[in-house]
Amino acid sequence: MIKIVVIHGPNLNLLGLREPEVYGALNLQQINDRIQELARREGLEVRIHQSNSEGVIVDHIHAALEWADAIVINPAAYTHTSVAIRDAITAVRLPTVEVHMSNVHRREPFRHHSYVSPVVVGQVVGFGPESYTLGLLAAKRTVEEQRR
Ligand code: CA2
Repeated sequence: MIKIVVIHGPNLNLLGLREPEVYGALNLQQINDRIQELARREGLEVRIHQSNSEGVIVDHIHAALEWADAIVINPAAYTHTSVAIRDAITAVRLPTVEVHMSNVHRREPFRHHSYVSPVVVGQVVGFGPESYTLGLLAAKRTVEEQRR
């Protein structure tokens, strides 16, 4: 069975409570339920983490090495600032898909640059909560390709 770790970055625990016009009305639990529902349908095992702390996110990436075949990550604001998260992804060498609910390229210029994107398989941006499910399918396909 393909095993995938999903990591949500800072402030995503506030989903559904603030800024629904940008990030939608679903809360994080509802998004996680959708991820797990898709995982069941696709025969994937998925573990999900959220942290507001850069170091804890780095620890989750390291821990993925012990268990997962791939990572799906929304580093949130750390996308635009974190060399530590980029280095962790590079170090574990697990196929990683970067996701963003909003289309970061239609937003403020500081959101156009990602430290993470050069070290991931690909990005899914702009599809709201569905960015996560699309990202999960992309991660699954990448692992299947690797195994062929
Ligand atoms: O579009 C995305 O998924 C982002 O990763 C979300 C980040 C933002 O910094 C990135 O540029 C794009 C922000 C997540 C904050 O989530 C909130 C949710 C509800 C209320 C306030 C913030």
